[in-house]
Amino acid sequence: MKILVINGPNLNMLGIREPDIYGSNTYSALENYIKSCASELGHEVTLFQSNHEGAIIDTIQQAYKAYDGIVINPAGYTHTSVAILDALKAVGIPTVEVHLSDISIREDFRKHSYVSLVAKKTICGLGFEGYKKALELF
Ligand code: CA2
Repeated sequence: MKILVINGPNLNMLGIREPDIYGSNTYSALENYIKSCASELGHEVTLFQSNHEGAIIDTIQQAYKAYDGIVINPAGYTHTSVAILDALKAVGIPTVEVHLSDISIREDFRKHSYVSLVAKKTICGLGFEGYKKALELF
């Protein structure tokens, strides 16, 4: 299957700070991990990371009729972005939401996810392995 993996703001900073929450591996290590999982599973994967809400929305719109699935970690936009939720609803592509940390046991403001309203499944707290589980679901 053709899967688009989208990572939101600050995930490019992985490994630099807060290793207790997000682990000590870098974003580039995450990209390599996702590519290797996708290849094992026989998926064709495209990776996209942006710190900009509009760029994430543009990428979701461009995926229309071009991808079979989306794996998204919207990062901080998880808790704020009705616009990313609307874009995912608009394209109608099956979506799995991933979070490195377990957002259900952190600050109250992280407990609500707009993207969860459209995601087929939300995977939290498994670190990098969450992306593998998401790819396995497709
Ligand atoms: O647990 C996750 O994957 C999050 O989506 C990560 C976001 C956070 O805002 C969400 O609530 C949960 C943060 C992305 C990366 O943040 C960093 C902060 C410091 C150093 C490196 C990355």
